[in-house]
Amino acid sequence: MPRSSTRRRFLASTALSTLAVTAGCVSSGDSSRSGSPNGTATDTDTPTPTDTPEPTPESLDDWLADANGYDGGEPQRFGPRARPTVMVGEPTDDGLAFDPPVIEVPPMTNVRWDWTGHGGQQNVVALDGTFDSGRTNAQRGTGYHYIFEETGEYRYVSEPHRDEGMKGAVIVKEPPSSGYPKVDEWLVGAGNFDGTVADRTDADTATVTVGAEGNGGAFAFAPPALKVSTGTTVRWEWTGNAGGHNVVSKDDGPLDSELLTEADSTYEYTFEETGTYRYYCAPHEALGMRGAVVVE
Ligand SMILES: [Cu+2]
Repeated sequence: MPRSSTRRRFLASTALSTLAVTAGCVSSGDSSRSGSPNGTATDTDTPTPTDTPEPTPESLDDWLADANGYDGGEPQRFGPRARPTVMVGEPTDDGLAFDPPVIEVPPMTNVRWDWTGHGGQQNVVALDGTFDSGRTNAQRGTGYHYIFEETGEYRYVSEPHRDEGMKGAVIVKEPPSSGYPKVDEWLVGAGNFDGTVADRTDADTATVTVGAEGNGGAFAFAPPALKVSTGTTVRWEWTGNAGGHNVVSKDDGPLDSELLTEADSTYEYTFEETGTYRYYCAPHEALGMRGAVVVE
């Protein structure tokens, strides 16, 4: 099963970069903290766990378990030309959250943090010292940015609120590559796309599930990308989960289903012409509910 093996590779590389992060923390993290004038009040009432190197690296999921605003879902993914912005002080968590708490970006992405003015004094400091916005600031409109050149997993906190769960992470990773650039560019924002284009070129009929798990709920097409031969009928089948979904072509393509909610609803289209057909679900496109059909 190609999907699960890719997932394992991802987990393996995550574990490696975690080691690197922990190693960096010991050498540079402590020295920069001791030079900083703003010792936080929380230092005195609880021993800070980061003062001693941990024997085994904690997984990113475990580390984020108590991060405000983090629900355990997939990171929000950004494509090569995106300009991601993270809010510093998400208002609904008393301002003590980053929003989104976890993002995934390709190398050379310029990530920006914007202060909302909620939650009091804030800064943005990587645990391994990679980036550091400097002195805390409570002012709405304050900004900080950092260009991530190296792949890896960067954990950061707002120092005054680190023990209250104000944590975030930037995962820097090469975007999935299927060999179809138009598909890759379109699906980079789809959380369930890992670079696999399901091969259905031998089939007369191919099926895509609408409302499959992904993108933080039942907001995915599965498989998100497939390859068929001309004359193949693709049938979209609704799970009935997560409300109404539809299948709508990007650009002036032929796909244009109704908005359907019932389980076992279907929509069909027979592809007679070669090309790359990109589509989305209109209510959930922003969440990453996107798909593609390559007709060869
Ligand atoms: Cu939808």
